[in-house]
Amino acid sequence: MIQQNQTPQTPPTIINAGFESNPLEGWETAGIVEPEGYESEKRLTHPGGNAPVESIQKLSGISNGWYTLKVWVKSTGKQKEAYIALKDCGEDAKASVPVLREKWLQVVVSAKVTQHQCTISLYSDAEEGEWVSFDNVEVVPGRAELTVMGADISSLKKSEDKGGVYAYEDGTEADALKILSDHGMNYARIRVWVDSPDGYHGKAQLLEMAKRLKKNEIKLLVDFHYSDSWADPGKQPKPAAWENLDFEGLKKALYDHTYDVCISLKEQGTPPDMVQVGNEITNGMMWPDGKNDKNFDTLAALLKEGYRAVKDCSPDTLVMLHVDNGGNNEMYRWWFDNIIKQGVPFDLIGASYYPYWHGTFADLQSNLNDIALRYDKDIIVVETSYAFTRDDKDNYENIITVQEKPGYPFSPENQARMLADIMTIVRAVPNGHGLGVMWWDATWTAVPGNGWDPFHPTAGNNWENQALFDYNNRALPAMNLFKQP
Ligand SMILES: [Ca+2]
Ligand SMILES: [Ca+2]
Repeated sequence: MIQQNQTPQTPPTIINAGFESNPLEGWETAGIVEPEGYESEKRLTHPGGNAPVESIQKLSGISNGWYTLKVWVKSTGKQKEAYIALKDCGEDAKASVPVLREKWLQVVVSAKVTQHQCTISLYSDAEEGEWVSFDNVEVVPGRAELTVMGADISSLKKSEDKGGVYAYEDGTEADALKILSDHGMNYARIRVWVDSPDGYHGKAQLLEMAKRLKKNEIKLLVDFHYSDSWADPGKQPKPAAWENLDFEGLKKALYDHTYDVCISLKEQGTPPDMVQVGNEITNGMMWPDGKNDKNFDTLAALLKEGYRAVKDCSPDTLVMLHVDNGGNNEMYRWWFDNIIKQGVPFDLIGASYYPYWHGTFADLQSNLNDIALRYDKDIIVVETSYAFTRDDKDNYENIITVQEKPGYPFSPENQARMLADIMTIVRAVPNGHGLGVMWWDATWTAVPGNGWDPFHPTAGNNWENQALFDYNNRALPAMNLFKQP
């Protein structure tokens, strides 16, 4: 969110911010002006070649305080390196230009000016034939800051019980929550199943984990699945114990379960900071009763019970509604327009965005920016991930093996770049509505007995190459991104 407190209120003047009338006036650059700007006629392009290209404009005589640089960027997607930066300001900062082919994306970065001056830098290094373009440069007072730097750690309790261990980069073993907290993680997401076949992901473990989170100064998001096992857009099975209830009975069961978990957390001194009513409920929940393929009537009625239970238990707890496919704006509009038409109350929007499946960065940005303004709600990318290796550790095939995004071959470094770029997009959400990002799942390393299938104790893990700990249980570089709000 953009924090306006104690920041200068006047934006500094940028000469020729859109490269239009007298195209290179105001800039020191070896770049060239080309047609087809961002929603305009012209843009600044850095052609690739033998040397990196930097375009700069110095701002002087400006008030001290936080400023945010916003620039529209576009490239062939093959840059060696490209970024926007505020430098020589006092506390400098830069943000990479994500690898994105032929589509405009707005990138933002904030820096603190302490010397009444600052320099805008647009930088790229690319091979001959490749290029990076920039347009509509803005510097506004305030800081684009993410307040939610989180991860799902639902796997952790079972992992520890089955012998899983976690370590810092240097191999020193410690509590995973301490390691994550030391790296800046401030929010944890934990799922709740009603009556899990493996005895995990229930209320008892949640209560235990909530105490440990509090000790590590990590906030809690409770992820209600209203199921005995996995619930996602492809399956939303009702809990077995609720199978024979009529619809009024289902509403009551949902209310009671939600209230019970919430009040139990509250009574032990760890009320949930945030709750999501349902998990990836794009296609409704508690099928077939809460399916939304014909209309949203029953889903809305169930969601209202969930919201009411949370607020009856803990009025300060925020309620999120969570759907998948963060790059699909048509779907988000369909879903939230209907939910709002039905009068379902909620505090914020949760989006899943898996780079392999959910569209390009441009799709994600245009969706998040649209819904932030359309619904005037805060947004969290509440599930995202990226593999750090193609390799498998436990001889149980991973879901992600070869689905690399162009420009991001699987590696620890590119896992970190991917998270950085997704954070950049959330920072750029207008009106401070982009609150943050949560990784899925940080602690789900390959530990025998902690596989994907709660019905089969010997099932393997299909996700260990997307954890934030490597195959030697050591913290991966992506974890450091939590330190960069
Ligand atoms: Ca322009
Ligand atoms: Ca595996």
